[in-house]
Amino acid sequence: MKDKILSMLKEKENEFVSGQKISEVFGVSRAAIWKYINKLKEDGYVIESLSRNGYKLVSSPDLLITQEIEKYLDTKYIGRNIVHFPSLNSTNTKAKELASTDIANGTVVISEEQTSGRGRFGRQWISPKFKGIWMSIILKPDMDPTNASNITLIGAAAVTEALAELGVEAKIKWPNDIILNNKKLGGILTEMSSELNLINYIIIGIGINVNISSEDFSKELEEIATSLKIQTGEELSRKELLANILGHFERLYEEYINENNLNSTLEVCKKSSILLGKEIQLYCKGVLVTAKAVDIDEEGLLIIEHKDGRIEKIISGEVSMHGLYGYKQ
Ligand code: BT5
Repeated sequence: MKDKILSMLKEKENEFVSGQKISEVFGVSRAAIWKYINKLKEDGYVIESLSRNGYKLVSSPDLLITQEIEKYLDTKYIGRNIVHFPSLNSTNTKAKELASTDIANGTVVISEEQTSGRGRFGRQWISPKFKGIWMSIILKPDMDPTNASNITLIGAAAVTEALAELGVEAKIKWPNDIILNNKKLGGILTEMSSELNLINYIIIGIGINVNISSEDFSKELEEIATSLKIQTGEELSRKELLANILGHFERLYEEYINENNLNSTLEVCKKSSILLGKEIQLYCKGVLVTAKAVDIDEEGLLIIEHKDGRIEKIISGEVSMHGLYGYKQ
């Protein structure tokens, strides 16, 4: 009921809606309406109430709930069902739980904070409350499980394109890092449940540091991580950025799923790559090697050239680069 009343007030933003009208439309008492209005105020909505005129929505908080996002959202199914939490251990963990039910393809799990946000290889992802976009998209594609790593690239391209719309020129460190001014602005964690030839579901977890301040990072993290606020000096609304990421994601994902076409994604990943043309370090079969990143092939694999001229394709893993965090010599 709280959500329905909010939608009605949003339809008439900055106009009064009478208590009588709300009561008639939803069949609830004036006292109940008063209770829901107070709950909305607790959530951060500023609502003016005048006994003669009713209720007027004056402003809305930067909450990542459906009612706040839908006006910016231009998708068919990605993000059309949002499951929102004030706090969760990890949106990927919750999304996995939900994915094994009959929940809709394209459902997005969002939390305002994560208490055990996860990176790859069991690493931690810090996710302070209200300061970032911490979300997981549930996908149920009819696709070969061996191609699932391309979903990470689609996510990285979608984030980069959405940031470009805000005038932010981010880079992609293949396969899953979003970089701004040589520091990590965001990361992607793709997880999958599959059988031999069949995907049960894919979860793509996306974390973007939006309004994080330097003090929110530990000393070590501050060296390597950044946020849009740190870089631009301004607090940003997360709603529009979130909706834009989902919009770009759906377009690129559809191209891939329906037409088996990864070209637009690869174009963004190559154009925005921080690695291509550079000397990088990575583990090849357990041995740390230095090589040059030369290209990303049509299947999304990173092509490297070893010192002896040998060319090799890398499927996934950890790559580090001189001058970028983690590889400083
Ligand atoms: C990643 O892992 O970059 C994937 C991050 C995915 C996070 C999203 S948030 C929504 C969804 N739910 C989850 O639980 N996770 C996903 P990786 O490449 O392994 O990088 C992890 C490393 O990044 C850590 O070891 C830290 O060094 C650093 N790090 C941790 N938190 C960070 C942050 N907020 N910003 C930038 N760097 C961070």
